[in-house]
Amino acid sequence: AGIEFGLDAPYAVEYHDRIASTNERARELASDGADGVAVVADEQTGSRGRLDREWVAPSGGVWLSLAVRPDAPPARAPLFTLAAAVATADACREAGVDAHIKWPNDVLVGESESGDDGEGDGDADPGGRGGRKVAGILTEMEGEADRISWIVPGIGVNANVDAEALPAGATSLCEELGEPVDRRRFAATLIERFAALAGTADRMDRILPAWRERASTLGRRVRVDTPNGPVTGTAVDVEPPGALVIETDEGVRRVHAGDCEHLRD
Ligand code: BT5
Repeated sequence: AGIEFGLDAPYAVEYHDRIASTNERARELASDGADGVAVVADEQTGSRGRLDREWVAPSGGVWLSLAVRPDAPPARAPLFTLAAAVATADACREAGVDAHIKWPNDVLVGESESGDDGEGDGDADPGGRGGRKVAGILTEMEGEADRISWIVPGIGVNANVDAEALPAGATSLCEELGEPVDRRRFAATLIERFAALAGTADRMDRILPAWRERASTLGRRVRVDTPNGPVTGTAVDVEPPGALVIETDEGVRRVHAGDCEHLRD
């Protein structure tokens, strides 16, 4: 249970050395009625990113899915993803890695905060590699008309994973730090932060401000590939429940889903 895992949060923890996908397992638990369970694995053999992309999940990661049955309307679902991103960024920072969030749900290192990199002097990115992805989030849910029945934020963190095992553009916490992190403590921090933000409806007002503070997307030139085509402009804000507001040459656009690329000016 959560307490044994060193958690000061009302989450039970189910740990697996190896599993196909923690999201699959958490979905099973959540649809059977579980509320407040974290499924954590060392290695995944069949994990997925968004849009059914492959997610590389060798031994040494923090592969973690939360089974939650919140009392919230389906329109609020994106907030749970943003809360998971905030919690992940905070756990990375507590481990000593300066992480930022790229809309909607990537956690990157090696990027400055909003706007800092907008002058084109390149200082924030001496290696020229841009942000390196240390974590990603895939949220799955089932909703009724007026209420979420269950929601599963699935969080993949390259904790103690050899960077060579990862795709190009990815990094791990141990690669950044030069030594392994305490994965149990990392997971406990992450779950606690998530529970603090998303645990009750009134606290959910704090998610967007917390997300804005940790984002590297705001103030930047971006290109978002949406299901309706690309949108290019300056990202100026994130609005409830998680839309990115982009100022384009043709006016302000709000995008709700897609892959975001930070552009160099
Ligand atoms: C994501 O998708 O970033 C969401 C990843 C969610 C994984 C977690 S692990 C626990 C839970 N169980 C699961 O089965 N899934 C969740 P997306 O934004 O679509 O990014 C996917 C892309 O990231 C891939 O196409 C690769 O290019 C890249 N990628 C794959 N594995 C990676 C890794 N370990 N680290 C960084 N990038 C990776």
